[in-house]
Amino acid sequence: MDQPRIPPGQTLTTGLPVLDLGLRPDLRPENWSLALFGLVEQELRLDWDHFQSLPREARCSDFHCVTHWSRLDAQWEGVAAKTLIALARPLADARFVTLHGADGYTTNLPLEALLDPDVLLADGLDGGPLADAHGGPVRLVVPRRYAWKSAKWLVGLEFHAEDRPGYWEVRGYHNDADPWKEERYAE
Ligand SMILES: Nc1nc2c(c(=O)[nH]1)N[C@H]1C(S)=C(S)[C@@H](COP(=O)(O)O)O[C@H]1N2
Ligand SMILES: [Mo]
Repeated sequence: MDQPRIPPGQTLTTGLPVLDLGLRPDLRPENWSLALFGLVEQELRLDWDHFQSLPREARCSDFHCVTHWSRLDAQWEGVAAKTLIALARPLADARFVTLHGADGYTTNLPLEALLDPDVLLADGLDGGPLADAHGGPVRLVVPRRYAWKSAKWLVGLEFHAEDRPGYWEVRGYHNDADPWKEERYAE
């Protein structure tokens, strides 16, 4: 039998709802930059022009929010996280990453999860530029995890040896967030 498209406990939505802490940062391409720092050989700060010069990818993927909506077939465009990470060259003991949003939001993932080719730093959605409401100019997209791992208004990737729970993870959300295992909340 085919794998179902909608994980357990989820309901299909069309379009993409907007969900965040409500602290919209004023980010435009001109004042956006992305820092890669912590346990890396080469700390980096990329501006918009540098980001635009990197090899681009398009990925169609499904987006599952822990609040029970799923949006199928979102068309994301941008740069693979692994392309950016290769520029910074993580040190051998860098096993975890904190993703920083310009609204002060954080979330955490193992470095290995970010090397999945489906993980993008997206600046495009459904054929247009990524709207501010959805985290533009650049957000993370991690299709294999609940959407709270997909940090909007992405401005920093911080590499560490130990795992550091992010905004929702310290408030009781599951550390791993696999929608197929319904990893919504910590035990
Ligand atoms: N910076 C930042 N990223 C964030 C959030 C946030 O509050 N701030 N909320 C997360 C949550 S809970 C969800 S469901 C998705 C929603 O993305 P959307 O508004 O583009 O649908 O963004 C995630 N990324
Ligand atoms: Mo969410």
